Amino acid sequence: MSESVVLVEQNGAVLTITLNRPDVLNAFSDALIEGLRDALVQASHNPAVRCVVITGAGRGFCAGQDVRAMVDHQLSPADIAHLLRVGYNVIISTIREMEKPVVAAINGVAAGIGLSLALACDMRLCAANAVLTTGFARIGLIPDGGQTALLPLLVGYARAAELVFFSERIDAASAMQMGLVNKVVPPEALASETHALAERLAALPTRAIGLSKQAFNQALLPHLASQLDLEAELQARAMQTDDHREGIAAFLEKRAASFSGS
Ligand code: T3D
Repeated sequence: MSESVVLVEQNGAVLTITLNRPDVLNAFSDALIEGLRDALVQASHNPAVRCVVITGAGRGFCAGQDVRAMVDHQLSPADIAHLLRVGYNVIISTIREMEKPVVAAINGVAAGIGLSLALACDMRLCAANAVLTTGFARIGLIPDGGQTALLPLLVGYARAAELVFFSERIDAASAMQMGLVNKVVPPEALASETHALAERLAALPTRAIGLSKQAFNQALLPHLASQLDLEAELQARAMQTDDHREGIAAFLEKRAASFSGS
């Protein structure tokens, strides 16, 4: 039997969810979206879980949506928007609404919706060799997974626009300097540092932490639900463009894209 694309392990009050498609840097397949969503929903309802950690297997954290799955799909814009709403949008809102702390242990590259996933968490520990990129514009898409709200919240609009429009890769030190991550650690220390942080968070007064999170959400992300909804609609439109098709072809052919603006 093939190994699950989502590994879930509980140690005391800490639940660790590992994205497990290492051959494609844990890019999201339908099964991974469903598995992560279900694991998060279960964790949010389980009182024995008082801190959740999300990380990736192998050398990547998460390379975003599986680009190969976007090729030649026959979905209408309405179908695409619907899939985003019942998949990624639930993942992001479950993390934000979960009344317990969620930590991203960024063990390697975080791109596209993989970056959104990390940004939705309450805290981010980052391996010194990890690379972060919004990535969407390289394939003619818009940021989704709440990234249009989460990114400017952390780095300000001017920098967010740069990161989204140019979609360049940034290293862990730059991510730290911009306020994208809480701490950068040597790759070999990421597991132990994450364990120590998660244990510390799990021992806090969880109800008060959950209520604090609710208040932060209201202060900083009061429109997250409608923003996720808007992103889904705009993404469905972006996916109809020639530039999206060219971006996908260029990625698969391992060449630079040549965008026409249409
Ligand atoms: O339909 C919808 O739901 C719309 C929603 C979209 C949400 C999104 O997330 S859109 C953004 C999708 N992600 C990307 O476009 C990122 C694509 N990947 C990259 O740009 C690079 O791979 C990375 C910057 C992430 C890492 O670069 P590097 O040089 O460290 O690794 P690599 O050699 O490019 O990748 C290693 C392998 O993973 C490679 O496979 P191979 O050649 O060894 O067989 C590569 O094709 C594969 N891979 C990496 N990212 C993806 C992927 N395969 C499928 N989908 C990916 N996203």
